[in-house]
Amino acid sequence: TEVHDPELMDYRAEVQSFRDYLKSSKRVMALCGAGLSAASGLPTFRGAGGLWRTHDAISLATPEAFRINPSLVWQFYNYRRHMALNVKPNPAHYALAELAKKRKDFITLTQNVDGLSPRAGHPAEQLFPLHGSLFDVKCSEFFCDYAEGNNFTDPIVPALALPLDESDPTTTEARKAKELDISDAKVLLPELRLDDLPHCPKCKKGLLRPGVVWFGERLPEKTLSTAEDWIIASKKIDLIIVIGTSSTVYPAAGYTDRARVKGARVAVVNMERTEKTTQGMREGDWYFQGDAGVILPDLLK
Ligand code: BV8
Repeated sequence: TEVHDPELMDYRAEVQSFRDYLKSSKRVMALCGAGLSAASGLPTFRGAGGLWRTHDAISLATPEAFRINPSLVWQFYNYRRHMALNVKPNPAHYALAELAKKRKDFITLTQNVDGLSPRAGHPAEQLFPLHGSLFDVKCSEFFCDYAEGNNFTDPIVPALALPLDESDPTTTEARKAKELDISDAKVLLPELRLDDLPHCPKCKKGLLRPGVVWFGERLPEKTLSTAEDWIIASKKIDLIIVIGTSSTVYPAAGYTDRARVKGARVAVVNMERTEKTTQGMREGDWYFQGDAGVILPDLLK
């Protein structure tokens, strides 16, 4: 029998009202962040064990950092590539992929570069990777247009082979490494020679770089304009589901307001409640607090 726990009863009523509204919705968007992949075992950026809990790591995601220290930046991204390849999509990734397969009027905008949504079978034409992917690489020379998708080689060059396989989440070394501040990495990891870093096979001159969007860089033009067209083409957007994001990075975080302006009700799924994640919440919005890996499959089934 249903436990008479008012909290639980309330929660079930919230879930039911969301499901009823989703059923009656036509144009639906999802905006995803690192919290979507937390249940897969990947660290987020800001949370406990987050990769960016120290200032240094944030400064690694810039063109400047790559220019000054390509060895350390490649070690940061090689570590994240290896971790992403060693984990699996979780039920939340699959739930979004299933929703996209069922609803052609649904799109997912993701800030995640971990490749887990594509691996969960999310239809590519309804998935917008706003910040690129760890598994795309491109030439760092502005005059060269070389780019390759789906480069899953791990490590991307032998010199980047991780010592003691530190990024395998199952080993004790990995736990130690996870506690490792990236700033410590500067001390612990050897500075690699430029020749040992991946080079562009086309212009033979430039270093290859991760195909992600760094701070101060524009988001991919085609992705932005297709998302723009979808929003503009929507007479009304019925719902945006905002999943596992601290909503701190723009222009990505701005899509929630873009949807609101088009009439959308907002459903937030987040482990925490903060001033940013509850920004602009209105009557009729939903806030589901907890693990997206558990909540989202329940909401979308
Ligand atoms: C641009 C790829 C301009 C690389 C990333 C002031 C106002 C507006 C903008 C700016 C500003 N100051 C500076 C800017 C610009 C800057 C910006 O927004 N900075 C921020 C810090 C203020 N933006 C840019 O630079 C962008 N470009 O503006 O270009 C321009 C214009 C014209 C011409 C030239 C230039 C580019 C930004 C892209 C940066 N790249 N990623 C990489 O990954 O290394 S950003 C990266 O960080 C992610 O992609 C993501 O976007 C962001 C992290 O955010 P989240 O995903 O939300 O993760 P976080 O850890 O923060 O939060 C996790 C959440 O999950 C938490 O809320 C937690 O509670 C929750 N959670 C945890 N576990 C769970 C969970 N929820 C559910 N279940 C769980 N289990």
